Amino acid sequence: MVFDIDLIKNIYQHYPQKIDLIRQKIGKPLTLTEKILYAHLAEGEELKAYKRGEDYVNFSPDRVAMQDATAQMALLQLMNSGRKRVAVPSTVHCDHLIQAYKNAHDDLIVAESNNHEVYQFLRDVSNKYGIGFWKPDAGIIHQVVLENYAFPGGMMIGTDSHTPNAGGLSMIAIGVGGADAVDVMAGMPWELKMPKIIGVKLIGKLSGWASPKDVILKLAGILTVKGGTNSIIEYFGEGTESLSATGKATICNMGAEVGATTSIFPYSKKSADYLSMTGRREVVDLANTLSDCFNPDKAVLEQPENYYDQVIEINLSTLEPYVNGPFTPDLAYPISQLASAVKEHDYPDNMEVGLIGSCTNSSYEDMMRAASVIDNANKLGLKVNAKLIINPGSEQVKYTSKRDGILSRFEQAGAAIMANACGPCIGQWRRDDVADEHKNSIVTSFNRNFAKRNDGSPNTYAFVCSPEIVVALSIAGKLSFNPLTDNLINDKGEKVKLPEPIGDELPRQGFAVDDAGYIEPMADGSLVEVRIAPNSERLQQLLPFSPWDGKDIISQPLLIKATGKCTTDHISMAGKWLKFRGHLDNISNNMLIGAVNAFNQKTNSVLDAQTGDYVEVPALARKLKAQGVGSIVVAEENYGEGSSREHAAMEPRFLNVKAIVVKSFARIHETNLKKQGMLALTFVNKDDYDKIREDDQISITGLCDFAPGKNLTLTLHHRDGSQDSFAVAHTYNQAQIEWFKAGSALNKLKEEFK
Ligand code: MIC
Ligand code: SF4
Repeated sequence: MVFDIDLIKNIYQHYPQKIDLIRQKIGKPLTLTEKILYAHLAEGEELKAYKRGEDYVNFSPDRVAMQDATAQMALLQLMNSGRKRVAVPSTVHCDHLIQAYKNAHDDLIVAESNNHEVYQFLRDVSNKYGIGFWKPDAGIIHQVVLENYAFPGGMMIGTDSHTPNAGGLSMIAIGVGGADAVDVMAGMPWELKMPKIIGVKLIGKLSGWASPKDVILKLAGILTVKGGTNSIIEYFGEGTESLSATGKATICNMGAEVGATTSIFPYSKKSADYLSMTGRREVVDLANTLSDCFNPDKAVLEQPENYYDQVIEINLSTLEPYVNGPFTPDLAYPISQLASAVKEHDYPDNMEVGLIGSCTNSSYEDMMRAASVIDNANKLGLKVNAKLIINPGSEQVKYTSKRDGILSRFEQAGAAIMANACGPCIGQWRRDDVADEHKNSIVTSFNRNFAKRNDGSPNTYAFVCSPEIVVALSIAGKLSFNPLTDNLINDKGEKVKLPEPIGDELPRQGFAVDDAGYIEPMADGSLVEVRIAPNSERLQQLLPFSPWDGKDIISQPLLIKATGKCTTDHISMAGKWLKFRGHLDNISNNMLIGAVNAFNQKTNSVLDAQTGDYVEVPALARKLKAQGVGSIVVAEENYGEGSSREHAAMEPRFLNVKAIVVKSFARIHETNLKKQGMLALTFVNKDDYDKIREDDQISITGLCDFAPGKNLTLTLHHRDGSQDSFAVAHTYNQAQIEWFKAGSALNKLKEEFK
């Protein structure tokens, strides 16, 4: 059985009474976010109004989902936790490790052979600990979760930053690192700083070329990649009612790009339609009776500014399609302004590849609308002038799209249909048609477009937009094309205009699938033996990090002072490195190799102050570690933006980095650092960043009195004998300070099971 109705019945049983009690205790009308969060307070947690943006609160999520690239580290930690079987329903999804090259069939054979050891490991651990297993090609984690597990009013965490996708079905779904997932799987409460709530009011109705994706692309431009930090984005207003469930999921998914903790939509008729169509009629029957619980209170809707920390209004009726990029998802261009931006910034106008897929935009509706643009082009005598690559979101979407003739329309247009997996979205793309130095543009329906993310080339300019716009630009072969206003020349030399896309939200004949790809865990997995070959290059048993030695950090060299964006892709690159996600030693060889050194503007080239040579970052860290010396990493704003991969926190810890000192952190990454027993600090005065010199030795003092809200002191010992000293801040609460002292949260957890 894929989803468990009894579990949902259980959760729904006293939901209205719970909400009434919450309203009473908090003493004011409730937003949807508050209803679900407070309904999931961990046992023993006091029911009172927590301060948003300040108080740490313990929650009990209903589920955990993990994808194969992060699950390896999560499960290695689970094996060290002392727990025998997971405490809440959990699933593993094999989606990140399949490289897109030829087509689904051939690529899958290669993936199964290359990743055999890892898949076997994930399957064994799943069996042993009672975790549901979705095999390779079953689909992308978030699409599979939406189709099978998401339910209104629920709360889940997932080891992937786009877990918020399930907010499209009114679930609070939060992306976390593996160590957080281990807490929940081990039956411990899960801690989160009570988020602020950004209310986004949607009015009007989408039409023409505009799609749900454009809502979030526009919002990304307004909020920027940091604007949602420590906040939940709650959509409300009449505009939410006309959006399909998968469209709402698209919007929630990409809330990750503005740093939001998660995003959520109210329950509506469209949610019910999707749940019914995906085999969950029973959930609908229950949820319909609770619809007040899954919507904000009336008073909130009447005076939203009184209940949300910030309110933004977007009018769907006048919304233009957006194309965001390159290199950052918040560089938002309404399509009417793209052509001039292409000229002004000299973006390569030649559009070389259009890619449709990713967890953001690979639903049935997405496929159908995109295919309708191809249909229209065919009728008008137009050809597709770029390569097209399609990764469907799940086997169910693929099977149904094939049955309904959608896939064949892509194929006739020359598209390659790849596996139901992440593929090029995470650099799993063997692109052999361009040389690295060739400046080129690609347009994708994905969510992220950081440099080198898709094909590894720094000269690929990636832009994100809706699937229908991907197809339109691919037909034109030009980035500067605006399908709303521009003509194209057809095979008869006539000027023609592409009609607007159309598509059904849900398949008229319902969804169908032969084998969805799910494997139920054994009822009793206690005898399953999990094997890790000692000489494996893919998997390595985890050794606990050592506890804090009780001393301040004294005179440790600077490892790197990074400048500009330093996302998790810069800290622990994906693509070809994904294969080492279960082997901490091997993956540490990519540590910070994408970060730009502030002193020479180069990547992976830092000063070894002992020799005066410029060397690779991991090599220097390893050398220092071998000498028993630590090091310090310094960076700018929103450090660790992007992914939930905890490798970005574990690698520095493993290579003996003592502290990460930055202007600001992205939420998931800051928690990941804390969980791994690392010091995550911020400049109190951001200009102090400028004081750090390349050959500095750095001391951090005050650790013996490490306490919540109390700053530490950082001292720079410059080579010329002078010094600079200033305060650095942290956000550790008492429990997190204990993680630091124990060496990691896992070390602390283990003490509980002793
Ligand atoms: C991503 O989109 O960057 C990933 C790959 O899905 C990551 C997780 C990972 O690094 O494995 C994410 O978003 O959390
Ligand atoms: Fe996979 Fe891309 Fe979605 Fe991450 S963003 S889960 S890599 S499809």
